[in-house]
Amino acid sequence: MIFEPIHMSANDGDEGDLGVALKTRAKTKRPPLYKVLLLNDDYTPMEFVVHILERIFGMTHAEAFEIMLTVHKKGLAVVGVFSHEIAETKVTQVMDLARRHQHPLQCTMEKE
Ligand code: TYC
Repeated sequence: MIFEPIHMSANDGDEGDLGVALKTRAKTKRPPLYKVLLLNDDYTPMEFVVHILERIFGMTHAEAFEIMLTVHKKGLAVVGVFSHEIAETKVTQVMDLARRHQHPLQCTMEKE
């Protein structure tokens, strides 16, 4: 529990109240976020990666092409940041599609 002082206006009574009013609030925790990473390899066709980024990550063709090139040149890129459940679903969708097409494409997630 967090105790935060309330800033009080001048005391209206005739007694000098030297106390500090405190209110309590429940500590609200933001859920942790997870980066979804796409990894480069030598075999997955560029068009397939672009297709994945459009279909699974909702990117435009131009965005998808740019990110694909970043992965190709740098080895990997963050393709999105999501809650644990959404990140896990995206990783599974990418890995399933890649396996079905027999491409070695790798997609992982990591806590931000
Ligand atoms: N390097 C691959 C090629 O030259 C293209 C590629 C890009 C593969 C991004 C995976 O995540 C990737 N065909």
